[in-house]
Amino acid sequence: MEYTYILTEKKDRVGLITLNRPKQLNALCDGLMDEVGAALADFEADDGIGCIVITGSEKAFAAGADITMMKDFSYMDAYKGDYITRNWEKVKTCRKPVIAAVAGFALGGGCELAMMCDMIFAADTAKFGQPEIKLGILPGAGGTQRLPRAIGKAKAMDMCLTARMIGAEEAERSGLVARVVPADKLVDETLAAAATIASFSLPVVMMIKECVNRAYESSLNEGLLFERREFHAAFALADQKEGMAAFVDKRAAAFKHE
Ligand code: CO8
Repeated sequence: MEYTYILTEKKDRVGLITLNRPKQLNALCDGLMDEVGAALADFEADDGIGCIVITGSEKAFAAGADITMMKDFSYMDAYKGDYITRNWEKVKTCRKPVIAAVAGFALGGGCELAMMCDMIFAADTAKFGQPEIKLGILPGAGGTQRLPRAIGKAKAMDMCLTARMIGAEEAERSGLVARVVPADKLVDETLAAAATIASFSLPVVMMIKECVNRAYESSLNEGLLFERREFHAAFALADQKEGMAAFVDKRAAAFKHE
């Protein structure tokens, strides 16, 4: 499929989405988010894909929602149109793992998009921020909710109330980022991690994603019960038989994703 604002590529079992609005530093408009939603749906439906990576450019993952698009919005425009955010749920509801590979600016909606992914790999050039307060608005796609869960209240308040950007090292130290890598290796290292994930049993990968996300959305007891049920369910998979047989036979497992 031909896209206007993104590029997509299949690299073996990994689907790569590259945000491609360079003149606007990948500012997020409805067209771009519609296309991200469509690409995610395609990769999700593709049995040959086990993991998805979303990246931007060297200068910007995404510099936020498109300010020129929003500047004259009335309340009713924002409310009824549900602009930009209407497609964001697709990032959240995608059942295959999605990794954000962030170089340069991830600001406002860009930081929120990265946080909606299952984990963030950051180039050493990455800068995360929620500068909406400088525009007379507040984060509207999860910044005030996901940031405290990721890095705690103190730093989330600092970022949202002062608009201070944090660099990759601070983001990793604070728990926002899974790995920091040299900028010129960002996409390759993220794709390599995604390929590792995609080599494992897809149903197990999906179960793990569901279980870890439960940790944020339920009590510990509920989460533990959910994990236990999924753990039991894994014994219904051919991949469990193959994985354990391969260990006993001292050979590499050949998962069939079933
Ligand atoms: N929207 C539109 N255009 C943008 C955006 C943006 N968010 N960010 C950058 N651009 C454009 C600039 O206007 C400029 O365009 P032009 O060349 O035509 O003048 C071009 O990209 C390059 O930008 P700069 O010249 O400013 O580049 P610098 O390297 O000097 O600065 C910065 C880079 C620091 C990233 C700077 O561009 C900046 O501060 N950008 C705005 C960051 C921001 O405030 N982001 C938050 C936006 S609001 C938001 O995300 C709310 C999300 C809530 C979602 C729910 C909505 C309902």
